[in-house]
Amino acid sequence: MFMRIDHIGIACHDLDEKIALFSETFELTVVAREVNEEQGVREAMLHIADGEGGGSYIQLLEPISPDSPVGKFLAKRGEGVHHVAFGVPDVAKAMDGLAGKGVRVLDERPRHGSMGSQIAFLHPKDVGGMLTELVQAPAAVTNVETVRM
Ligand code: V0V
Ligand code: CO
Repeated sequence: MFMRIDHIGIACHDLDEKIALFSETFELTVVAREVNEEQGVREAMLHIADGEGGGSYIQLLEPISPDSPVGKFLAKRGEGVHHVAFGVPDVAKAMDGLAGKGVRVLDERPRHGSMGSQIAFLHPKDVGGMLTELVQAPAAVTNVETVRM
């Protein structure tokens, strides 16, 4: 079901400050910065490696408001690891399969994620206390070209 770890999401109060910390300490490069209103976050992706079906990243997350998921997490637990995201070939299929095993899928349909991905979350209480995200990366450019030819 899982092809790779897509990203580790880290909750923080100040995105610029943590981008500086992670890029300097671990020599990582920021490859995307986005505001995702639906998820209530300002976020940045720092590239680590390329894997099957997509890359792997650290995702830094700053809440847009205190009542967003990341805002509530920061108030309750402080800064640190917020979620782990796994790459899947087909997010809708993975959602159905996991729901069939009794896991609460928090989204009724796939949502827009970072860098054009499709995402969905699983309830942390059903998977060992870890907020888990499923990520389907957008089709690679090479695949699009193959289809066109
Ligand atoms: C809450 N809990 C967690 C948790 N957040 N456990 C592990 N990791 C977390 N991040 C625990 C919490 O301590 C409670 O347990 C219990 O789950 C219910 O939490 P709550 O505080 O009562 O409920 P809420 O209202 O905070 O909701 C928690 C959930 C919510 C997980 C349902 O945060 C959610 O829907 N998250 C999915 C969306 C999201 O996180 N988006 C931001 C990332 P106790 O204390 O009762 O034992 S956006 C993103 O990653 C993007 C855009 C991307 O990758 O592209
Ligand atoms: Co994420």
